Amino acid sequence: QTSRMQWFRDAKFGMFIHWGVYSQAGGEWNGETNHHEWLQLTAKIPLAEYTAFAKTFNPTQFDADQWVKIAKDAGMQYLVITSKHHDGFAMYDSASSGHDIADVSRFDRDPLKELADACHRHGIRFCVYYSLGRDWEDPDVPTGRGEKIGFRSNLIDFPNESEKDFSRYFERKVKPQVRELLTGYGPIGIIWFDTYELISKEQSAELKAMIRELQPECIINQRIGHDLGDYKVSEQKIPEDGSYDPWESCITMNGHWAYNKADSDWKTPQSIIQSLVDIVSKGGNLLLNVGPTGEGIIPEPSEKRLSEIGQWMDDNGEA
Ligand code: FUL
Repeated sequence: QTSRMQWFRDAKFGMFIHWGVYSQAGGEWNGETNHHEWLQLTAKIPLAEYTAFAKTFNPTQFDADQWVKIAKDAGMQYLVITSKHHDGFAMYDSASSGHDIADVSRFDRDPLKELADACHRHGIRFCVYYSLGRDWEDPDVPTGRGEKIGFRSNLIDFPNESEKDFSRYFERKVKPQVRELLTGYGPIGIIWFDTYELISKEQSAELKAMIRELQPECIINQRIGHDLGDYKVSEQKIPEDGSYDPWESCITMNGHWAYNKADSDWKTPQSIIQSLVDIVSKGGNLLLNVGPTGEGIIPEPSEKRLSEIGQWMDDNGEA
């Protein structure tokens, strides 16, 4: 292993943040309350309507220093935020796409820039999640391979599968946006890809080469596809001892990644601490998720748990 992985191996604990225009719905759409970051797809919202909804996004309560402080006080060493989830909406000022917070929403700040700066000020590694294989704004993402319901692509606005070409999407959106993230936000700790699915091996390799060239120290998770990542991810579960190395478990504190106001099924601080100990004892990291509200607030039950974990760390952890 190269030294690139050293901080990650030492980190043990990080904060995952699922935050986007979907957050302002709090999981509720037309009386149904079980939606989340897949809102556009699960509520069958046409792109124009979703974009109109994105216009109202205005998280005036967002305070990057406060989010970073909450993470730091809990003993976390890194933070991974959704720069673009499956809705294809960039939560930063993206020069290569008009479907972003700067061009669409009322909020005229770049939250990722503020978070990156706050992380760098407070000694927390700033990392970004990027949905690679699913994008519901781009007309060229095929839903692919005989799926019953198309969840990779937006079949409401772009029903004609035969016109879609993943490479066009990859060249037009993925590469420029990854470049923007790696050039405009200072050092990126991890680029955390999701849903590689239809990417070719050549494309995964090309993306990796670009990342290595732009930021040689940036770690890439396994979801870049084709086994080309630097570490493995286990989603919502803790693997058996010894199966992964290096690795990370990403886990929610309730039943959702994005803010869902109806979900009160919170894990106890004790059970989260037990998961952390279990993971760390197996050589992994816990990436623990929070879903801030549309106003930009980390929900109180999450904050409370994080502060209890921080207390436990102070009492039992290393200085
Ligand atoms: C999955 C996504 O589909 C979920 O929405 C979430 O982001 C999870 C961490 O990864 O692949």
